[in-house]
Amino acid sequence: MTLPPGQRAVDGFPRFGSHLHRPPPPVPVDPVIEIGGALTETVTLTGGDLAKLPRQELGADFHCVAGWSATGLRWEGVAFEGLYRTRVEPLLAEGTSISHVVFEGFDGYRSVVLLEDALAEDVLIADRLDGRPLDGDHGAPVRLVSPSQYGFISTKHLRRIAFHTSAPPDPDRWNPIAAHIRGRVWKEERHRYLPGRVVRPVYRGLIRPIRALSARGSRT
Ligand SMILES: Nc1nc2c(c(=O)[nH]1)N[C@H]1C(S)=C(S)[C@@H](COP(=O)(O)O)O[C@H]1N2
Ligand SMILES: [Mo]
Repeated sequence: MTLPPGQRAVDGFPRFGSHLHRPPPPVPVDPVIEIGGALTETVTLTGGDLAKLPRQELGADFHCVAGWSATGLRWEGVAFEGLYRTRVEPLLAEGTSISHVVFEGFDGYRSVVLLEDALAEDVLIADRLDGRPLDGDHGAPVRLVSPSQYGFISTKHLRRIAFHTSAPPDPDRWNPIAAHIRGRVWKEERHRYLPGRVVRPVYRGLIRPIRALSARGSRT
């Protein structure tokens, strides 16, 4: 098994979000995903709508920017590309060209993804992991999964997907340790300004404490 540069396999699949001390957000009784942004109208996507799209299975490793990789995960859900072609493209006004997609979770977490990256064939809106519905730790009710990019791209607990025609306002613009816009794991795009290999040792020291914190904020 080969891992991307600077990654190490860990046992299992730790919950590893950025609000680790907090439990996962509660799942609404009737969860919907709001689809909005530069579209002719805002629509909501129910579980039933998602169920009508073709299902896809994806076997993949999951890579956190901190350097751990969970290996051999099996995701199920719908391909983001299918969702985009069938539910979003029909809502584009003539001449509108989407460049960025913002994924937002029920906990307020956001990731900004280039449309080009989101349309890759291994990008899913996932509702099952390893044969079971997603649990709170890993993104219930549904999450984005883009295994060719670092984990920070893969927003859990999806509540809204917004489509933009240019880069949305960026709170991290002047942040020296801002995450990389694309975060492609095989190119080791961990950070925007710092080369991946430089930050590896810093992260490595953090994995253990983060994991401990994560266990405390976890559902179980
Ligand atoms: N909603 C939400 N999604 C999130 C996060 C988060 O804190 N909240 N953390 C991100 C980060 S930094 C990583 S590494 C992965 C971790 O996924 P996991 O908790 O399923 O291991 O989720 C990403 N998606
Ligand atoms: Mo992460």
